[in-house]
Amino acid sequence: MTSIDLAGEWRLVRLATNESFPAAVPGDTHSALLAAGRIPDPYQALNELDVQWVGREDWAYEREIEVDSHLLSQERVELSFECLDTLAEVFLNGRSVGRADNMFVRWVFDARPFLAPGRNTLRVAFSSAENAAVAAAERLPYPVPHSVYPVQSPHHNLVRKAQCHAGWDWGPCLMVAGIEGPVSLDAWSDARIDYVYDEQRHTRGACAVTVFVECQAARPAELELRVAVGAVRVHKRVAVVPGAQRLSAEVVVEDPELWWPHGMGEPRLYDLVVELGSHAVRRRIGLRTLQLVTEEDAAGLSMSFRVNGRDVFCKGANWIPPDALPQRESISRLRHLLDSACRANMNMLRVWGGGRYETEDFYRLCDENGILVWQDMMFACALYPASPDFLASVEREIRHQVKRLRHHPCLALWCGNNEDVGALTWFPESKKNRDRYLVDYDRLNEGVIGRVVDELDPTRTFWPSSPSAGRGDYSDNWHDDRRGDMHYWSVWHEGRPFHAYYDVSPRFCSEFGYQSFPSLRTIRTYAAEEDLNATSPVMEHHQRHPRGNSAITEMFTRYFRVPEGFESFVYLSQVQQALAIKTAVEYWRCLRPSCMGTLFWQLDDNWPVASWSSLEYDGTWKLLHYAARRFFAPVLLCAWLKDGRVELALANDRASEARGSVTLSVRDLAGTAVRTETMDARVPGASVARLGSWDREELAPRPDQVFLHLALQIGEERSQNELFLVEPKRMALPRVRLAASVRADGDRCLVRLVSDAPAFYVALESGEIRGEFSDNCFTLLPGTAREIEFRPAVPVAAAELERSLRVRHLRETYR
Ligand code: BMA
Repeated sequence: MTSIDLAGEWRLVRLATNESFPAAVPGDTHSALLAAGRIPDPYQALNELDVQWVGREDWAYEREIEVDSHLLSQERVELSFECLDTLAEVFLNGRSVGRADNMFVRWVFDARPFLAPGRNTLRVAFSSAENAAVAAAERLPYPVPHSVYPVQSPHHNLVRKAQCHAGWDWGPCLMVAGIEGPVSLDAWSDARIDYVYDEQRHTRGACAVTVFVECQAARPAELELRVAVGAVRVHKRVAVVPGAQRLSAEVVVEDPELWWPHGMGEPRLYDLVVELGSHAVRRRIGLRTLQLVTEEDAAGLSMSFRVNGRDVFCKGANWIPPDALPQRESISRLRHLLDSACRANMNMLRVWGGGRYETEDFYRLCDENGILVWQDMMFACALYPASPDFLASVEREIRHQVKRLRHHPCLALWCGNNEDVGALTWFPESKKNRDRYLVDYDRLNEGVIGRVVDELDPTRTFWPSSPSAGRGDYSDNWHDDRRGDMHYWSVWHEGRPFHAYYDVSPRFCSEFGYQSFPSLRTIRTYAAEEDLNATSPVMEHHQRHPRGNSAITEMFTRYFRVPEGFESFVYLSQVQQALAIKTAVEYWRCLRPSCMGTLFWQLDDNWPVASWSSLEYDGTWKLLHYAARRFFAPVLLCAWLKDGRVELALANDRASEARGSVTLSVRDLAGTAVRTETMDARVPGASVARLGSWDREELAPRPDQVFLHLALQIGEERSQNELFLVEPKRMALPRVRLAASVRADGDRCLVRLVSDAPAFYVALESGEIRGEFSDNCFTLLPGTAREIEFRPAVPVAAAELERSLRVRHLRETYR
């Protein structure tokens, strides 16, 4: 096969005026217009509102391609687009080659009849997806409602485009169009490989890998098929017939090294190379078994993932597309986000259904990092049509995506959608006529998505929706903690207190979240000095949850003294978020094995905004992400107060026994231990041990004058934790003198902290200097210095860090 890569510089034409601008491919309209100075940066201030016109216009991408007669002498010459977003017509030399209407489908067009030797013009004309959605809504026999957010493009559920492009409760409305993936002109005469995937049979000491090759042939032929997995190779002659077909070959790997999720072993990968005639493709696969175990039990229906025979307690978060402007994404940013997930001890991400099936790089990095992927299909928070064309388009999409992705060892589950069963109860139309909408839902979800997944990937479970109580169950599982996965939103959406997390015992909690503001550095990228107030128009614009800022502020009043000044407000919002999610995760982890997963909402942001994320738009770790590294640690010592009792537990996700010493101390506000309990703790692998239970009144008769400090030592490993027994606002916390000094240590800096009284939620901020601390948002006891490492993104002098360093803690947020 001969391929011409068509990535690079194209021209973007505004069809209404014929103006043209240079444009990158892969790329999007908005990024091209921004680079040309034609629109302001939509992430700053209120600019997003001024660029809404872009999505309501039609655009074309154009370029010339040189084609020689050798290329044209091939039997087949095709234009292949990995992602056309969304409604496109492709022209060669002014003649239509074909149309596309779904950004999740790979489009391959026969180009040969339209090309001539020499210079040819390629043009991809995009018509406005928003206008098309509005027109489609008018043609519907009855309304098909969707969720509506503050800045919203209507009827996004009627076009097969990333749903969050139309705006979400954390994301801007930027209805980008463009050629957003690889594009090439491919010429061949024998065969083209479309998909390669495998099935594995593990027996003692060996793994038989059947490699499937889906291909197209131009004419009847006998070709050589070569398949190699690592160093093991096989080859054979195969007869191909014109059109699509599936070939296979078996390779046996002796003594396989298995692929393990992060924290359970190495994510070992094997190179897989497939050659068919003149076409070769390379993949990396992992040898492993994976099952989703759902069993009826006394509590309901279990839900746990089992890899290589070992149950995985899933720890992680939900993933959204990392940029509202796809062109701004990069491999280095992606690597940073996924490394950050790993460094916070995560082993699973859920690719949420309102975004997109992720890029090849994403799944490759998840494979390499041992991050399991819960893969939603791209439907979220809406009802969808069940018209024959819509279903046909979805079928094409699901067939493509399942075949494209199924060789990835990281891929753990296919899930039909996000919250679409719940959505049946959200809208007046569907409340009035649930039957009609439920039938439509089922035609799409079981009639197409489930059926196609069953057919094309029998190695994985199809989970109908998130949340869901399993296949065939159409109840709204949001509030049901007995069966399958749940989304627990009562704390954020219903304003319940943090201890409400103790009222549920999820089998697998695939969403729960709490918002915070991003760091001041990020806020300053969109807000001017005079906007630095939570209710200024710019700050409210960068908060997409209508009650978001009030929910954050109201929760402050319940737990904390009202923070003074904007900087304290921002800091405390991050403390509060970390505290909320820590409360949930620690307790739910200790319900193991009844609960086997916690994925908080959400890992990343797609623009700078106040949201539920633990990583800011530029990848900066919020305090939640630092807290996550501790509450997701393989071995966790924690305590909670429930029904008047303090419970102490040790959760161990490792395979081997954890054995160490545990100290629980009741400390007064000067930090002095007034009561200490020490114990040797042993907890077998993959389990939880309850270490003790105390009546709160007996343990701490004056709960507002003490806090609990927990310390764990296992060999050289030490960790600590703390628990307040009343809301911190009720405690007369002493003023703290906290000294920080910085010294260089190779390419890192070390920050030494000493305080004269307990300092809570100590947070280090590096100002304009980007980088990461080894720990953050912790309790600092008096008398013991702590040294925190800072890894700058680019080298920085210790003196410079010392100048920018800001150390915050709870007591300094009020007078
Ligand atoms: C959920 C998600 C998202 C949403 C989030 C926060 O339930 O599935 O649609 O952004 O809550 O409201």
